[in-house]
Amino acid sequence: MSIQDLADRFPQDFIWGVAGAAYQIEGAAREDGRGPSIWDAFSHMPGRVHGGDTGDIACDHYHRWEEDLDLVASLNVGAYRFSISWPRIFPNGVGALNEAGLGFYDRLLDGLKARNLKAFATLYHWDLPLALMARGGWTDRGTADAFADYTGLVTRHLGDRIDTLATFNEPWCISYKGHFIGDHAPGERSLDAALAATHVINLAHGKACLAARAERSDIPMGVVLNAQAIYPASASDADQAAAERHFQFHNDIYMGPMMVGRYGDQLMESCADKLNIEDGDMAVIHQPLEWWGFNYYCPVTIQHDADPNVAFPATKEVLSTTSGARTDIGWEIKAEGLSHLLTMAYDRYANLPPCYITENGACYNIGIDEGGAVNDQPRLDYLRDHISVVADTIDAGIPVNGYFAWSLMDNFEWAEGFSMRFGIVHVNYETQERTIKKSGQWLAELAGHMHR
Ligand code: IFM
Repeated sequence: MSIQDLADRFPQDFIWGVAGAAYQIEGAAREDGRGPSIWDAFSHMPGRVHGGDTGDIACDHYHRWEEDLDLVASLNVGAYRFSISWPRIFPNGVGALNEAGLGFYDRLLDGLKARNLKAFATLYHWDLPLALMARGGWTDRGTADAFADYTGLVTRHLGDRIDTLATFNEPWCISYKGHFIGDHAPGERSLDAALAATHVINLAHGKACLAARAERSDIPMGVVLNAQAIYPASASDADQAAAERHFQFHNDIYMGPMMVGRYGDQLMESCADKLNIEDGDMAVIHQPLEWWGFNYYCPVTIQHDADPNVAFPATKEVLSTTSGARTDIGWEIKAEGLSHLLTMAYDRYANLPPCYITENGACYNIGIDEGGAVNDQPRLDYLRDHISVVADTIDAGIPVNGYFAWSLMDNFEWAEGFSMRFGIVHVNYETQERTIKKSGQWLAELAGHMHR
């Protein structure tokens, strides 16, 4: 199918964009009054991040933002998704405002408007102010109040130029990877902590929606979820039931409270005492949303875990038997997983608002060739196949209003440091030179076929 034919499958007002996040690209970790975040602490601990990499400098976007926004505009997209760094604005999480930190996002937003780019802002993409860890971080209900205060301040000062506002990026990673698996900050390894954090994050989402709307009721509010596209390992009843439990534990634990105001029955039977729910919480969490974001990379294949000692949801992730293809980070390639999850979500949750694909992309560590180009054909193929599934999903009647490639440029890939590259723009971390990859040129051509 030609690029024009693919572009023609999307409505004229479909939004094409590229995405990034503060800690992964900004650098300038100790500049202009920014306070430390849990990721500064974590990345500086020996053995936590591949190669000892940190976000101290990253892509130096804090100093190169104008050049980077020119790059975004040159890709013909209509929107830029970015996150605001809480510790730049409140170095201690609460208390004194850091005007200089706010100033950076003020300039960034002016820069986006000057280039006719929509601003898709996310309030939290994992950089919790370190000071809040002293009282328990996301396991402490006070953090939800602090987040609401930060949200109110951001909305008051920057809201006039924000086109959509997301509370959280990928709560699953914050709770499970940060508090149970432990390979993300703060590096905790406790299921109790993960469940406590889950409920506080849900509560913080609701409180932040209320705080933002109290300042401005005109900003479309949403949340960005990396809901898992779950396939049972077999057609057996045990694996089918396991897939459902897995959905409750990994997806519905956020979508249920946020979209319909309740946790699932099986989850409550097993984990209610760990969630620490207080009277009135569910009503606070369940705020109307104008949109939600779906980040999709790969599916998961789930099997019943027959070990009698294993806790709910008693499931294990196994290798898929149907696909051999994986990206350089080891993630299975299965474009239909994107529509699989969306179909399931819209079947399951009545009144689910329209969505954006807020992240989709592939890790391929392909460098610059002798001619100075980056021929990342596998990433191009991945993007084309997934974008084509987005078109199928829209054809099937699911409201998908936009697509953001992850990522604008190679960046600090959390525990993998700089070793894993997701950018459609290559970054030379020694010189900070940016080079648009073949996939980036392709996306620019696709987006260029649409009206901006
Ligand atoms: O880099 C991350 C991003 O911060 C959140 N979603 C997944 C991406 C790739 O791992």
